[in-house]
Amino acid sequence: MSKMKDLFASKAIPMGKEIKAMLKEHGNKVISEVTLAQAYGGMRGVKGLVGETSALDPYKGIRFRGYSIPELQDKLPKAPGGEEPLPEGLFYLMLTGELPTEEDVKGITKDWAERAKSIPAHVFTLLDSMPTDAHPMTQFIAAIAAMQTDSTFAKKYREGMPKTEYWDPMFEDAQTLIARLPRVAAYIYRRTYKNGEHIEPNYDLDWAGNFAHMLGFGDNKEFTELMRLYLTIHADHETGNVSAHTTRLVGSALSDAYLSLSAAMGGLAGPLHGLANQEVLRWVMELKEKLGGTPNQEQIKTALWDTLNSGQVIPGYGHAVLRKPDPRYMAQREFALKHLPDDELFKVVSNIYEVAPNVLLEHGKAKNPWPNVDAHSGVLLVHYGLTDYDFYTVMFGVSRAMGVLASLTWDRALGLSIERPKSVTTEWVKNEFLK
Ligand code: CMX
Repeated sequence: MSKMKDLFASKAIPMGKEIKAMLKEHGNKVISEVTLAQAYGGMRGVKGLVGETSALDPYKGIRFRGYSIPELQDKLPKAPGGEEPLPEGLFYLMLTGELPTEEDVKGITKDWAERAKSIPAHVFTLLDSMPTDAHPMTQFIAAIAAMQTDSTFAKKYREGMPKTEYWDPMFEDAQTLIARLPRVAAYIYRRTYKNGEHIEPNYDLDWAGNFAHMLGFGDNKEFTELMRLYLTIHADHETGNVSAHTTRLVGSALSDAYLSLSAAMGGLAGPLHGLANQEVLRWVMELKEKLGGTPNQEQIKTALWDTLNSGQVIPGYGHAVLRKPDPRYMAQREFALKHLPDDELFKVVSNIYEVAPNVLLEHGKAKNPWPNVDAHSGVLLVHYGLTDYDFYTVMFGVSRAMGVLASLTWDRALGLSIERPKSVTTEWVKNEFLK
């Protein structure tokens, strides 16, 4: 067993027992109540899930096992001469709850490189059979589901595996799937936007470095650093968001990691969730085109009101939990201030940041007028030449897989049950309250 697997087992298995004992004594303690508005309103604020890998504070933002993004930038191992953390280290932290050493991270990079080498050929055949104008997320979902033929969990389950062993093949599937995603994503990118001129992987590189290389930007050190940051900050946002919760929900039926993640990516592909990153860029580009130049703050304000008055949302702004600017936005802003302070689009994004919160406050609907992660990612990618914004959510998905699959491995180790909340009909509600 690898050190990471050992460490995970040594923590998760006793914790599963501890939780069982705790539930025996305290299982009927109340942690939340549900109002009618919450039942109709996306269960906002209902404490109905437990997740270990990260926690979201409405005012401070995301904490990965207690660590903020600046703390991760300080404490996680980096590539030689690099500035941003290696995402492999964040995976280790989310899975084990402990900070990795440089050796630990090197071990994961090496292990993932091995696992990435044997992607089944039919995955590429399937992708090649799809129209190149199929949305990259549609291709990504299909490719992830197609890799399910390799699921160790599904195989072991069919052979007859006791419940106590579920975590082991889930751990293996999670590692293999995460390892393979950059290659699959880069393949989708190159077939969709670069005439199918693929770039062979270089498995001497780290996971994010190899992704940058296969996308075609490997010669650019700053882009590679951006990928390390990007794949770190998008990885997890506690368990109730659509992609994380979908992974939990589908996995609770003992569907394997491939089926659970492909379902989750269907959720990430929604414009209110991960697709917002492409929508932000589309919004900015359409405005620039309409005005024939870079919009000033006044023009941005008018455009924001036009969007709101036509009944649409401002993409990249608002959040179901956050009530302050998203630290993932701020980390990307810091990156931009350091590497591309004079970039024209960065200035537009900064101007939107100056104007949009007041517009949203005046509009009076959004509970959080501040930018989220998706408001900034596109402008950084465009700066380095990755201008194909329909692809951006796939990059988000490559990162998100780390958080949700670390979490899914925990779910199986803790022996979580199949999800099955009770629903009621509106007729039931009326009979209950309008009598
Ligand atoms: N623009 C316009 N209206 C907005 C808004 C925005 N950016 N954010 C919220 N609102 C509106 C909601 O649509 C809702 O309107 P109704 O009362 O007419 O239904 C009202 O304000 C209250 O919503 P809320 O409680 O503040 O927000 P929710 O928790 O319901 O939704 C979110 C959260 C993110 C879906 C929403 O803010 C939104 O649609 N933002 C734009 C899309 C976006 O950026 N999504 C990415 C989020 C991060 C991610 O998952 O990647």
